[in-house]
Amino acid sequence: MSYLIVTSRCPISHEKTGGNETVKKNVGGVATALSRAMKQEGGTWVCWGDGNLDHKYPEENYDGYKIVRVFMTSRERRGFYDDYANGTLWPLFHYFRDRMKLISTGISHYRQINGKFADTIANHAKPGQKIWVHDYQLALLPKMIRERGLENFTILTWHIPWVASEFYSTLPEAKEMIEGIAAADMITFHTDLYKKNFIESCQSLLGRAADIEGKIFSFSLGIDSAFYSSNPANRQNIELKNNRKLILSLDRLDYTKGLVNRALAIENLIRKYPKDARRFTYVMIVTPSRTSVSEYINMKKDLEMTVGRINGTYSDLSWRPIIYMYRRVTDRQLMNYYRSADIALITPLIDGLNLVSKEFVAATKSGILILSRFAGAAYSLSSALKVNPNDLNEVADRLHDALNMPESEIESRLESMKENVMKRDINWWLSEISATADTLEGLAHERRESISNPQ
Ligand code: GDG
Repeated sequence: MSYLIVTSRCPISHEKTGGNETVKKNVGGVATALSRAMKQEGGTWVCWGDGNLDHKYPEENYDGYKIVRVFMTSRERRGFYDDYANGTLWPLFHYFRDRMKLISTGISHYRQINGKFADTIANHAKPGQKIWVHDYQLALLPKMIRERGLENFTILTWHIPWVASEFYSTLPEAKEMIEGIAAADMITFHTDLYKKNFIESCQSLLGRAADIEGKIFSFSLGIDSAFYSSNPANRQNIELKNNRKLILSLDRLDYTKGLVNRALAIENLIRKYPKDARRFTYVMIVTPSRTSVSEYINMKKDLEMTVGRINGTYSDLSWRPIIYMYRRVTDRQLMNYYRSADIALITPLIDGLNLVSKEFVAATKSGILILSRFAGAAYSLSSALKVNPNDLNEVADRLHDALNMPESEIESRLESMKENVMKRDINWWLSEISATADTLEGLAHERRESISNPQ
């Protein structure tokens, strides 16, 4: 059965750059996963047309399915995307209370845009087709879909953390948001903890959880493990001098990722374990993100000052501790980094899941994963070296352990993580969600039948 998928970003956008019209592919992990399902099954994908030429393509057929675009004015974009989704909800759901913008116009734009999505869905959903909504930008949609009289089975997948109920309830619109979500027929999170937090929020704000609990699930998003494990990238491509170990990280520039802390942990390693200095090079790849937002511009300055200071203090003609790259790398380059890295240092302060950690595990042949215990992926990658990213001493200690870890331990840790990543891949995730949705839909159908035909 084909789906009607709804995401804020589209799988492709049309852009005019330097006089040429180009099609830009959205390469994030979620877009890749959903594109695969759509390519196999067909269906409709409703999303925000934010490319500068997208208005020429309100609807188009692409890769076996149909894309339908929703448009916003620049004022709506600011209110919906910058102010409310990224300015209020993103910090809230990552426990950054002080960064939450509380601008009253934000929520009205958020409601309005969710409404636009609901209208578009009402015009394109086929009877019996399942509607699958994604993430925090579209939390009001499940209820709005019902209000438009659609009876389609609706799933909402939440990709970021769900915070503790008390913290969530600091949001002025906490009740409205959770009512919006709870109207879905099925809700999925990446971990049991987020699921538990959500149920507690329903209990405290809606006064009910028992009738909601049965439709809430946790399925940790998988990756295209076969692709990452079999791609013939060549380790020879990245060789460090003097047999130095390569420590790697890859993140979007974001305050949730703990980038400054991580650079400071590297400095701590050099200070605490001087013998480990010069035995490694840390390659820190940071992908530009939300580049028009002043907060992100300042964050970049802070990070670059810290990296510059550390390199200035410890570099000499034959060694530089941190190679910092602020750019997007190609898939091919990324694969080479994954294959060549001895240690992946993935220490977000908090992260819904973190696909990079799973991609590294699938791609590496003999690498060590150091992972924040506050990343959703830490629940399934149980043999990673877990750290509290705020504890710079602990991160330095685990780096020291990793730099000195015997081969046999590296192998055994990797084996169990690989098994998990290979088994619980993207196909597993898609089929678990679709099988669960089929079962719930069947049960709901039986209930309706028994109400209309009592024995
Ligand atoms: C949300 C949640 C959750 C990144 N830089 C480059 C590049 N990437 C690719 C990675 C990976 C993806 O982008 C980023 O993965 P995240 O896990 O950070 O996902 P997001 O979509 O940003 O975030 C997050 C996720 O949803 C899934 O539910 O894990 O917690 O915040 O696939 O490989 N790829 C290439 N060059 C780059 O420079 N080629």
